Amino acid sequence: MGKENPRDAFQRFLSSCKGKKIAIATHSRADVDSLASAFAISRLLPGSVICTSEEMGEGARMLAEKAGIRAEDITGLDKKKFDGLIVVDTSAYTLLPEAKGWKLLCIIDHHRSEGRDMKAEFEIVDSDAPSASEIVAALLPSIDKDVAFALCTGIIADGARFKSARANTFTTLGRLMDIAKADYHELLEIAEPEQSQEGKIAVLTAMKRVEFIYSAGYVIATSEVGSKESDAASLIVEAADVAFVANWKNETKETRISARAGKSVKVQLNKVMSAVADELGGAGGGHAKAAGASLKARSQDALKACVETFIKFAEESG
Ligand SMILES: [Mn+2]
Repeated sequence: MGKENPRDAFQRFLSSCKGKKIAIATHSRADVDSLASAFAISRLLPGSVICTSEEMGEGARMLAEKAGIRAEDITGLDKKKFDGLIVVDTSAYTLLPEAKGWKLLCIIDHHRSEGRDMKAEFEIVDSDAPSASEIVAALLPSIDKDVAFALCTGIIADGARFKSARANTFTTLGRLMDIAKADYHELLEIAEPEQSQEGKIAVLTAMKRVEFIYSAGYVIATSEVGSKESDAASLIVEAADVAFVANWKNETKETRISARAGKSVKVQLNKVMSAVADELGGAGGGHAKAAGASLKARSQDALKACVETFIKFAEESG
């Protein structure tokens, strides 16, 4: 069968939703990209409900307030009262365990295939898209001011601040900014919210604990924190080539790893994360330059495995 263009496929999907009661889920701890995408789709499906799980990120909370987005907790929804679930910005149950038991109607995602275990009849997956919002913007038949505003923040927030942008990212953003009548500064406040005081302290603590080696042509930095591992990794990678930041979670006896790579890095971190998860147990994936894992190991062992695997991949590709 020839590949149907995503816009037509999505139109066909929307028609199939007529009269159905549908929930639209973000991945857990919704970020701006995920919430913006869910919001845009909810506008096309009257009577649909946006749902999230665990606490939303700060940017997503600000977006919800600004755009008046109502989101329910997915655990509070009665599956039997819905015809199914649309999932945006993920296609892995590890990032949305609450989707288990739901009938999946549609998945819209931009993550790479490692760890992808959700299946739906309609899947619009483009791993070259820097954000789910960019994918959604191309699918919509029309875009109003609020939706345009939300999608702008999603595009700016994801995609490692335009490091993985393509020409379409900028043309889409420009077009949406016109519709939203928003200036970049206003969008950035939500896409990149001011760090809390505890957050600043956590990130600086991570900086103090940085260790690094030079191997396989790359400066590889590691650190440990009790929170804000992804903010810490994003900052540390500005000075290194690669950063792995660990956060040991005592409740689940797992180490969460946030991994970031600079522009020059040829190794795909999502592959590193998934290989380390295979080795230590757990799950890993994400994007080439921004990836993560939950590993069944203490943080020092987890970091050691990340660095060794990265070096192995770098030498193989090198
Ligand atoms: Mn995203």
